[in-house]
Amino acid sequence: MVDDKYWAQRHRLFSRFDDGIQLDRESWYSVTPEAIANHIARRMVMTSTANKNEKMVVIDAFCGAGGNAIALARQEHVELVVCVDLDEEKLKLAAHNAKIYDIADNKLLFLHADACDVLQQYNKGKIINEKAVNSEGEAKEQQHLQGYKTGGIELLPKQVDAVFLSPPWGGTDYATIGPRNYDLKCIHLEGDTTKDGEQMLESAYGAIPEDTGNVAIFLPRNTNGLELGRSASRVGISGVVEMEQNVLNHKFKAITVYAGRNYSGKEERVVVQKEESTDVDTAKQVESEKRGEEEQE
Ligand code: MGP
Repeated sequence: MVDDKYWAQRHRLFSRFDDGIQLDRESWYSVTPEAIANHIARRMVMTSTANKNEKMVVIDAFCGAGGNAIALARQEHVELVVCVDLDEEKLKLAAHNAKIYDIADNKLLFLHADACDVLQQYNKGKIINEKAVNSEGEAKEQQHLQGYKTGGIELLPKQVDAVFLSPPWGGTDYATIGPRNYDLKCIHLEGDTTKDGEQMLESAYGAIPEDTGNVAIFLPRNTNGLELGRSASRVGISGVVEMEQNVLNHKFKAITVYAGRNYSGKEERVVVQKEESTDVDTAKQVESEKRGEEEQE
């Protein structure tokens, strides 16, 4: 059973919801609404200091039902999104949903793996043990989900440019968690119970290229900025750390934090992107938001 509150927002979560989007219980309350996911994806691309015309490889370390992965893959400057999740069922949902958005087969890679394990395979944007990762991948028979390559960490690409993290916040009661509102230490990861959100940020920051990489984390709206700054400092983040409030349909939904050694928050890329059927989607979004409001009343 889907909570009425989330059902009323279904077209805001996915404008193509009616084309057959599939979500499980956890995804209903944790997927990033499409307009916010598109905004984050665009910012990750436009603020990257990578060579303006180079395409990016982005890890979506908690891919879930695919909302952010789809948004990232729709960016012209993203070459590949590595979609990671510990739950194989979520990877299946994400692949199914990505097909509804016509994401090309070569733009997504689905990995059934632990987010921290994946991040620890990289140092400054490059894979640490190239042989172990790629040779095994070649030896194994290739598997696919809806046409997208899928497997374990043996399929990881040799380099990555950016990491996006949308971790579990501890359920829908996140607003009540934490002694002084929410902070990264409130995040506890399934699989490795010894790791918290701060260690995850450290791994993500270590994984990206020193000069050009960036990290974005999606966090609760009650995140304590002071504590976040302390975490960033403890894990050695030296550049700008930006906390962005994501408001949708007049409601403060969440916070996105952007960071990187050379992260300035400035839009570095000047290329204007052509997004496939943007007009239709915008119209649909407005229309679906109206419907959502009516449904909620
Ligand atoms: P919400 O507060 O549960 O919903 O989540 P809403 O509609 O703002 O409810 P209200 O009654 O509080 O007004 C807001 C958004 O946060 C969701 O749409 C998700 O994108 C995101 N979100 C919520 N949770 C519980 C999680 C989570 O555990 N992980 C992640 N990554 N995102 C979450």
